[in-house]
Amino acid sequence: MQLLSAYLKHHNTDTELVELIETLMVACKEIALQLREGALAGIHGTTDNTNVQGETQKKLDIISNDILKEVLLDNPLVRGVASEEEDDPVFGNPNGRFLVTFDPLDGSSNIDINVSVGTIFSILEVPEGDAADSVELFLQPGRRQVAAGYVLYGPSAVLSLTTGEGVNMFTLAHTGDFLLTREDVKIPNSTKEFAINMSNHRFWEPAMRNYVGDLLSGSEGPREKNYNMRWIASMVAEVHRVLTRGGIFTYPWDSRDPQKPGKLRLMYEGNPMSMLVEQAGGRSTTCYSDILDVDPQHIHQRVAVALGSSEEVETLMRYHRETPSVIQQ
Ligand code: FBP
Repeated sequence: MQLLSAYLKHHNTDTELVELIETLMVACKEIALQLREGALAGIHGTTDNTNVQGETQKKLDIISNDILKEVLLDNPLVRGVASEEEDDPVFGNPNGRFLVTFDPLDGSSNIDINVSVGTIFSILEVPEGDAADSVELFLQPGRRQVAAGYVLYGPSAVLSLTTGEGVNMFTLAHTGDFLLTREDVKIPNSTKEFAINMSNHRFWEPAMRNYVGDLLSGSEGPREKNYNMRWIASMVAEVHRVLTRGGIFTYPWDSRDPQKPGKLRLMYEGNPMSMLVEQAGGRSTTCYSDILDVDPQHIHQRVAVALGSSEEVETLMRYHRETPSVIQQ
């Protein structure tokens, strides 16, 4: 089995990008260790703080954020980082080539119950000609990502990575190395599995209610097949399932907060997961257009997300085209 860095070098990945990915993995290994200790390390529970989204911060959110920030900013290749847990970007070497955005611990409401969580990351290059440290450096559409991925901390720790040439998975071995365990991952085009938080049903758009209603009516309904549902409430785990065996995962717009386009964040959830899914032959959309084409206006911008098996995502988009929208554009 091939080591992560050997695999990337063998496939002629830019050597500085390989170095940056290795740095990211140093931080993720440390997070994996902290998670493994769990209650023994006294790291469960919440802090008295809320993040910029108004959510209570778990102790491990903060610990993971600090680990990633410290390790990344120590690498001179890094111009700056932006995180779910930081109000504003934090800058490092003024001559650094890369920008990294991350959700340090996605699905953190699952930590205390020992269910899978993960780190999601996106890598961009500093745009040419831009001199000053500013948030604008980061506000690039997802199509410009040079790499994206996540580390899922589950029964095993797994890195899913794309550098724009397909998706590969690497498992953390007891030696501390990430070893190639799945090469050129492909998402099946069709599926019988969906993932959505059904408790929000009454807040969805009519198109989403119709779509899910038709899934639930199974072989007797217009989709003419029986669907199964999964909901882990950890986007990393849901996307890992979709990459592994197909499916559709969606966190759509809902009317609880009509001004917000969705719950998930564009720059460190929607974009990196969309790059992975597209690179694995799937589709990723806001329900109306490709997430990777969204022009970001804010670093903590939210986005509606539907991703996975291409035929299923395209069917969902058709429901949205054919049903009048209630969202004020
Ligand atoms: P966090 O980044 O705050 O963990 O929120 C993201 C997330 O946990 C996703 O991983 C998951 O899909 C979703 O929120 C679940 O939210 P809810 O349980 O509120 O529907």
